[in-house]
Amino acid sequence: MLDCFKFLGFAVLLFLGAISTAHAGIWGSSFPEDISLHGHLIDDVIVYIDKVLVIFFGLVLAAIIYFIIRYRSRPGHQAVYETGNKKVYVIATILLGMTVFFSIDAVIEHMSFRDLKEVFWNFPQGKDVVKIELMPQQFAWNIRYAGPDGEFATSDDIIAPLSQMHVPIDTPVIVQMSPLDVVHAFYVPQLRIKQDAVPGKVTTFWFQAIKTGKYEIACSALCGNGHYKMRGNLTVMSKADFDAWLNEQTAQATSADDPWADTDSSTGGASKDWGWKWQSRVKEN
Ligand SMILES: [Cu+2]
Repeated sequence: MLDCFKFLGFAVLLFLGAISTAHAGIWGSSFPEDISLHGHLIDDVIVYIDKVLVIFFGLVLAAIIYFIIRYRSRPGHQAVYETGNKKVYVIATILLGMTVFFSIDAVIEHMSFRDLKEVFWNFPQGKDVVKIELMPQQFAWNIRYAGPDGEFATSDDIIAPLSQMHVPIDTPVIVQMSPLDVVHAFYVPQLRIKQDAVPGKVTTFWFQAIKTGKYEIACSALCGNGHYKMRGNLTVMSKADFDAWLNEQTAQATSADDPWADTDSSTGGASKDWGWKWQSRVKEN
């Protein structure tokens, strides 16, 4: 009987823990600030999973508690060995499994593919779109803009100071990314973007920032000894400030005259010849 109470106490504690964790997720207090137009779509999926899991966890605990009390060891009550292979158990198991599958997996699959199709794989078009080529390397971020001719891999490309990405507010930004050496991953929690960079592959993603400010770019793939210091800065500026900044870069292409610039020369920096012709094979036109 004592063991039974111990278990009940443990189960209740576990449930309270789950609720408080989910509470933080559901009401947003554990999420980083969202500065992107579509970040809430990612949050919606996480919050949905939190809510359903808390409900199911509560039901499972309630069932366990009920069975513990209902079938507890007591005088005049004999335990019966049950193999569990009766038809009714098989049907109950299949029904439970399908309930979980259709209420969690199928729903989040539906939400995710809807968001991918309507937003994340639906690349913006038009003159306003800012295009950036991004080449992570051990242990820095090389960032390139197309320059006045709008074409990449030409002599007027603008190379930003190492690891300093600047983007205008309220403007779609498409990034094409390919690493110089090993696998890295571009991670800006406030944009709700975490994207792997895979050698030999150009990966495309886009976002639109809706709040100015400076945010950290973290590499989220363990990429070597210096992984911990592979950080960059994302500066979201007003459109006028961005244009002014870009013009300055034309004049001083690589002078790193930026208060946030990485002055650590150990990263070396990539050759100025890096970059590629913009990959139009992605669904963009
Ligand atoms: Cu890295």
